[in-house]
Amino acid sequence: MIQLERQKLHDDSIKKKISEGTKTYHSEQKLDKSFPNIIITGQNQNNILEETKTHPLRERSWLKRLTSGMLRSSQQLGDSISNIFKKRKLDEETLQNLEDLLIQSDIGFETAMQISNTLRSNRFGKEISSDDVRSLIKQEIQKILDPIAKPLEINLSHKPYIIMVVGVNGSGKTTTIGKIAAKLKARGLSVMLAAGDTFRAAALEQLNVWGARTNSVVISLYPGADAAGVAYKAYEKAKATHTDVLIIDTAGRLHNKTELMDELAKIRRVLAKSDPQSPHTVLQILDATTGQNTLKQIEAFRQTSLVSGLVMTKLDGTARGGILVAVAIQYKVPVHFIGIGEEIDALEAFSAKEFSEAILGNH
Ligand SMILES: Nc1nc2c(ncn2[C@@H]2O[C@H](COP(=O)(O)OP(=O)(O)OP(=O)(O)O)[C@@H](O)[C@H]2O)c(=O)[nH]1
Ligand SMILES: [Mg+2]
Repeated sequence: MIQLERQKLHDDSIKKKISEGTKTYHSEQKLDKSFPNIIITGQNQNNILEETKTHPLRERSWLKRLTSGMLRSSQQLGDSISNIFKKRKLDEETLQNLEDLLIQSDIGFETAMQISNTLRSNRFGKEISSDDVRSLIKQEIQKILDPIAKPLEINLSHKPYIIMVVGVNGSGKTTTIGKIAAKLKARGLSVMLAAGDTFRAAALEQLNVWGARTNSVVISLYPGADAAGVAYKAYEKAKATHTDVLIIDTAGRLHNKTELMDELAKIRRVLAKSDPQSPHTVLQILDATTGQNTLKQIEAFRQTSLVSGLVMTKLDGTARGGILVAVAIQYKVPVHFIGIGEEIDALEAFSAKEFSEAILGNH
């Protein structure tokens, strides 16, 4: 019942957004940042547009946006560090307080202990400022995140290159699909979207809005249709029209609902009949506000859908951004993007350096 009510609220909010009108996305509105968002390989690169090189002003404004988006995470961690490191010398009580704080910040027990042990062995009894502590934590977090921060690779030797998008209800799948489609269009690629969420009429309507905004063709069947059937129809259309990238939306599902998880496996099987390597990317969308449950979701989806990459949304306005550190320690799955707002361009490449700076805040 609660689930139904939540779904209704979600549908209502989407309807409201749809009624606020559609805005066409112009491909000249390029996104710019030094860390690449998307790498395109496997084809004569003549028709591919470059990601715009970083303009220093834009870079600053982007960092500002990430930092302000993650203000609640950084307030939790960075500000509290300032409060506990008031004494000049590092003692056991301060270290204990730091451990508690780090554990609460969702970065995971292991990382919290690692950081406090590094401090204990290097600086115990010595003078230390809160700035020193913050910069040490930044370094440790960056070291953990670096190996999983990877741009999304689109290999056009597969045509269409197929991306299947999965995740629990309301995690931001459809919105992220729209944002990724915009990025691909900005690079000069053709994009098709498949409406694999056939459960709700509002889901199709929502995908159509993103299709219109990004000038991408949307393929759908009737409400209640078999999601694998939609995926197959879209594949055939994409193949016939030489579309570069096909992105398949799927219905949100609780990771413990076996029959729904089986549906994802069916989509995979149907696609693999045409191209054994497809879907080439399976993106799992995670909602940063979920906190520790994120780890259970990854576990469940990676078993049934063979997830190849992650996107974490809603990092704006949550104090729980630290969960990405726990994700990096536990699962070596690459993180391609982070969502920091509802707008079309509020999806950024996941850079370990910027993220670790943003999570500690500007002090
Ligand atoms: N603040 C914020 N909101 C976001 C972000 N990404 C998505 N949303 C919002 O989250 C809500 C759910 O997003 P959807 O894209 O509909 O999520 P979904 O996973 O497709 O949902 P279902 O199809 O119902 O499972 C919408 O109101 C989005 O605008 C983000 O990065 N930041
Ligand atoms: Mg959706």
